[in-house]
Amino acid sequence: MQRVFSGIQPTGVPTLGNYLGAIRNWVPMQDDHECIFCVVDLHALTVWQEPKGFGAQTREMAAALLACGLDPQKCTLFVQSHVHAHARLAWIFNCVARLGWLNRMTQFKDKAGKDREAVSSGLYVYPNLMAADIHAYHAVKVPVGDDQKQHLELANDIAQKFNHDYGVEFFPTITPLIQGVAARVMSLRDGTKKMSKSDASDASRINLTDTADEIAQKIRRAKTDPEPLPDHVSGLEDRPEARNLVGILAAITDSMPENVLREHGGKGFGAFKEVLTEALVAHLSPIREEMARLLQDHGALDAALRLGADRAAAIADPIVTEAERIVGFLPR
Ligand code: AQP
Repeated sequence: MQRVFSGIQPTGVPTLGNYLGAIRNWVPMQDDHECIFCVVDLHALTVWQEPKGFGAQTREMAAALLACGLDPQKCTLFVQSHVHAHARLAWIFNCVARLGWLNRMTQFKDKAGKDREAVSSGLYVYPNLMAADIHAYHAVKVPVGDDQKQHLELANDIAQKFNHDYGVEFFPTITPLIQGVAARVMSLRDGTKKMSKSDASDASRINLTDTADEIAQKIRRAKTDPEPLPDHVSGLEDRPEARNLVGILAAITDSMPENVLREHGGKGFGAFKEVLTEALVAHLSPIREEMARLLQDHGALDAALRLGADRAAAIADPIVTEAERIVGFLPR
């Protein structure tokens, strides 16, 4: 079975974007791949995290992943900081990746904004750690949302340069899996900006913990334009908010935008939003309820994560030890 790796930052409650763009695609892969899924708290630390709530947030993310259908019997689920191989390999990759490569990363530019001098150096080298996350397991497939495509290209560049510089064929090429009509879910307040769990505006996103009332309110207030829905996808061009809502309904009902428009074309947004709300509530309520149930037993959750970390370390430690041997570190 091919080995798959993916991760998610515990920077807040997962959003509908994280769910449709990534998590939901992880679930079926457990049946025909060797899956390794990670709550990437080292990545989250690249922006300020309140120490008091950070651990709980990490546990909450793990509960969300289980509630969405990850099964610790079928996959390895763990917390990144519990497996030291990630940080060890990341340092080697910091020394392989070139500054020019990192300078081209659009996510850094977006997140740093105008205040580049004041952000952490961790945020800058974030893609090197992401490359290490994947290559520490010799994973070959990485299911992610569209926003991570550039980071995965960099992960391949790093592996190639490592192999070339040290004259080895050690790190394999990885294939990004960017799937579905919802590979990029946009903000409900601005159809040109991606939906993000750390967006300052809670109204910009659907959280997996939102109640039916909260979902209804956010969809009702979602930005739209005054035109009715078009009959065909070509009519969604230059209408980012309409395209986003149509895409969300298509994804959540396992359909395609053209089918959604065949059924709802010509309707105003009022009626369409009601249909969308109903579909979202039906799909997300069981996840919210299961997450709440799992969070009642911290002991069981933490034990499952410890077991996952042991399994992950058993795979990554020998690979990273070999990388350290290749670069010539004096063995312990
Ligand atoms: N809006 C989105 N649409 C589709 N996929 C998305 N992903 C994130 N946002 C969307 C995918 O979710 C996975 C986990 O992402 P992450 O938590 O590691 O980092 P991120 O991409 O930076 O996600 P957020 O929600 O925007 O987090 P913050 O606010 O902390 O930066 C990835 O596969 C990502 O592609």
